[in-house]
Amino acid sequence: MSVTHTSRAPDLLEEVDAFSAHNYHPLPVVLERGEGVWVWDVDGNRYLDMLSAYSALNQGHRHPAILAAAQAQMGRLTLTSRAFHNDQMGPFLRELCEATGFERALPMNTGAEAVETAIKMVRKWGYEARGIPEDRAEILVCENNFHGRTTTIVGFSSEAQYRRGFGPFAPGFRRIPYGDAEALERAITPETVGFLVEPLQGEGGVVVPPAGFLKRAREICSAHQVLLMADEIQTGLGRTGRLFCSDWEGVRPDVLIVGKALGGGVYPVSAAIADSEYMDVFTPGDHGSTFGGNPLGAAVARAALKVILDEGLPERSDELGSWFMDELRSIDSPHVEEVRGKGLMIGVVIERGSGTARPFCEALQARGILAKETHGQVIRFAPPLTIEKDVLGYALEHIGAVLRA
Ligand code: IF1
Repeated sequence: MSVTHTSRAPDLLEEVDAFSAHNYHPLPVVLERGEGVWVWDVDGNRYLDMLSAYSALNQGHRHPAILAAAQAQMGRLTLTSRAFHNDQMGPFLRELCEATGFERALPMNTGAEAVETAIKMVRKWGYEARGIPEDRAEILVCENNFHGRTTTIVGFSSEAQYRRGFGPFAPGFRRIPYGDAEALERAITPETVGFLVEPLQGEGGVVVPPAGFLKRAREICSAHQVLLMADEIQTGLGRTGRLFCSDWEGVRPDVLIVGKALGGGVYPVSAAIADSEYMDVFTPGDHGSTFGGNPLGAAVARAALKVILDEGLPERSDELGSWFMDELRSIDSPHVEEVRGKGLMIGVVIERGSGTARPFCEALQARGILAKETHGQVIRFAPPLTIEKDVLGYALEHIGAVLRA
């Protein structure tokens, strides 16, 4: 007896189309289950997740140790607000400071909130410690930056679409070319308090800066008492083959901004991390959030961090990433202009003559590989760092077939 399987997908897609804001253009796949590096759609089709929710799933989907920590904490206490203390935030922040080598951390929820926290911190430090006139502090950022979607942050974006219709924007930011340390030095004025930079640009199309750029930026910032603010929300926590991408050049920023994988793919957790010299500008009532530092997020983040360190995810990313990039580069494809990245944060650039990256992502979806294009021409590959080499080999077969077509 043939049972005609009527898929739930069309109704679900129609429902989203009817009730959601149209602020994304997702691939037409409706997922209902995830495990490790695999996800299943509502029709039971299995896909390899090569996006990892933009690097928020470094530990893979539903890592057992992270789920266990979440479930145990849910059985005790989930939310108190910061009006009271809870028994998870202290241990979480201690472990986070010990893992990153800084003195203090301010816990928030989303990456954008941690970036905003860092902006407030360096501005207030500029006024109090450097005597910069009130409301004159300036922060330098890079062309092609991505640091989140608040109006302050998109105000200094170079991407017209992220800004269009959302003005007016906050003053006090200036863009310099990404990777150009000399431009950084020239742009510094007596009011410059910070330089906010991604050690590797994600959304910008997996752009790796010239070797030595971050190290030079560190020297320039130190020489001019400008705080180096590393946005490692996407590049951090093992993604590029070191615990933090800044580690590749032995650079210690003044402010370290983390998010995404800190929540282990289970709960939004982010933080701005710095030594007391800077963090102590915050006095009670200065800054906060309803959920920042909540016990459930803290318990989840403790487990998420433990998985990254105990399972050696940075080392796996380094080893598997360089092998995977070599294999991608050896694919004989008329469409590939460049393969670039670090660790398991990889971009395959499709040359303009071959159209955009989107059709390649759709062809990959048909073969059970989920990847997402960025900035039109780049297929981004960022699988969970728990991925096994043979599964990457399986992905390469399909990626090769699509790129050789
Ligand atoms: C979207 C991009 C990636 C980030 C860096 C801060 C944030 C992000 C380096 C803000 C967030 C996400 C946001 C999501 C898609 C994704 C993204 F394409 F938008 F740019 F990853 F590249 N710094 N990136 O990458 O963190 O507030 O989102 O927690 O907005 O479409 P958030």
